[in-house]
Amino acid sequence: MASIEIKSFLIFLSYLAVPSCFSYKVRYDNYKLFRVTPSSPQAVEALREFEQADSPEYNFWSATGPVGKPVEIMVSPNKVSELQHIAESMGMPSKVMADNVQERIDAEERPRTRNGFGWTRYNTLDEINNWLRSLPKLYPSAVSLIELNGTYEGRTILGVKVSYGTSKRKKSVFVESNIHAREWISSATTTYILNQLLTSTNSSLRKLAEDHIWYFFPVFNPDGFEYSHTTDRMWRKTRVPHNILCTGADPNRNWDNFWNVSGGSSDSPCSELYRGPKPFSEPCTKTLSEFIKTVGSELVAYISFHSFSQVLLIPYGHTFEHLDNYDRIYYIGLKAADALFERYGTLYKVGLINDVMYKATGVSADWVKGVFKTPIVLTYELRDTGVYGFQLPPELIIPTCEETLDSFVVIFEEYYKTIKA
Ligand code: 0X9
Ligand code: ZN
Repeated sequence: MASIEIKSFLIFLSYLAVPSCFSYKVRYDNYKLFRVTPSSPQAVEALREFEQADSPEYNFWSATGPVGKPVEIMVSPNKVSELQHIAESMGMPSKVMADNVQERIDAEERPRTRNGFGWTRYNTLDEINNWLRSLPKLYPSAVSLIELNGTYEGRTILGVKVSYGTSKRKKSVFVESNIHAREWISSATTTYILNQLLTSTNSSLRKLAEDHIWYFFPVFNPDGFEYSHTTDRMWRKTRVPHNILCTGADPNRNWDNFWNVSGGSSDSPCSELYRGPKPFSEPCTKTLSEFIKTVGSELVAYISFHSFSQVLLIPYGHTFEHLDNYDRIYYIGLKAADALFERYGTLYKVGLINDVMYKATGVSADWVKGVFKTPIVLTYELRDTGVYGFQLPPELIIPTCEETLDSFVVIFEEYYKTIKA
């Protein structure tokens, strides 16, 4: 019992706004991952209450949605029976997806024998950044480095621009990932796509690569990402101390697009969905938005990568309305999902976030769509559907990357087909 209390205290410490002046790693021994499916509006309400309590003992891996949408919750050992009791009394089907989250964290560490940057294990921030820094040396005529100063902890946000030839008429594509720290598969996938655009000899890929100017920012939230590697594998937010108790805002609720609309984010600094005290309060979102403003009008596409759920999301997250060019992008999304399915049979849903997941406001992709009316704006929620969640085993990185790339190519092929038609 005493040891459980110490662990809970350590988890609690990780949520406090104290600088990491002593080094410890948050452990999740015997934390269970549950999937519960609310089967009535009352059950949805009950889950929302848990979620809004912002307790580190109930970590919502996916936000509560409508009736019938499963919610994955990581639960501390001493809250397991409470959750089971609530689920039973509300008639909510529940399933244990992982018996001991810490075991999976340990499994991620195992393939750590160093042989450089790659896709057989998850890379650290330094490894990703060193790889990005190596690219202009390897491909001097095509790749240049973009170094943006501006995270709370003083890190550089690193990106690359890829451009073959000098034509100014080319449209640009912006790719971002790991705005949410713990979603490691997202930067693994975008670095894979970037590498393929640079190295593949496949004719469709070469055409795609050479017909566009590319901006890749694999780690949008470097402070949070680093923290998820060094200290707390389950960290999602930034590392800005917002009050004496809690650190971080959700950088994907902090953009100036329907920022303050209720239901799509939280005003509580201890929430995983905290929108921050004002739009662009987080240095990383401020810096990135300023950079995006310099290229926004030339973008044909803005693609944002997250995990998990296996869905392809179309703006916007504040509404149920199908706005702008929704229908066209929905059609393209379906074609992309078909292509993704072809390789390994992985099923994706396509649609508005409100329809396939939940309401979300102040999101990066929606800000881009709203401000620049970028034709193609899509958000990937990569593998899986909650069996492993954020802890997708390293041996699934490459299959995930391969199938995602298949769909990525199709997005552009279909877009240009429908433009000609
Ligand atoms: O909630 C989010 O920010 C994203 N899901 S996640 O589970 N990775 O946290 C969804 C972002 C939705 N995107 C748009 N509204 N375009
Ligand atoms: Zn995310």
